[in-house]
Amino acid sequence: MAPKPYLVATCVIAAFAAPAAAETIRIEMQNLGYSPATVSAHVGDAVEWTNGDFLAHTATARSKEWDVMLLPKKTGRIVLKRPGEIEYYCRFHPNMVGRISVAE
Ligand SMILES: [Cu+2]
Repeated sequence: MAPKPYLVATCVIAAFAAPAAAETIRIEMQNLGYSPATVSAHVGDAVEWTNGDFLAHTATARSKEWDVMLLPKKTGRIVLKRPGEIEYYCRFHPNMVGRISVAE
């Protein structure tokens, strides 16, 4: 079953009012892992994944709050809307896990 050629980034992007200091945190999907696997961020920051593998990957929040599906060599992002510990994983490769610590 071929993955569909689009990026699913539910929620966030449109309703985002940026604080001036918002950052973009970049995470590589590489060798069936996220690098870095653990990042720290603040509410309002963006997290951007780039898929450097030859397989499709996702970044899927365990909370189901968002789900970013990326074909090989593609990039996708979300914006962090609230503080907390976010665990996410790849739906295709459940051993791929990552964590985002979001501060106010
Ligand atoms: Cu994957």
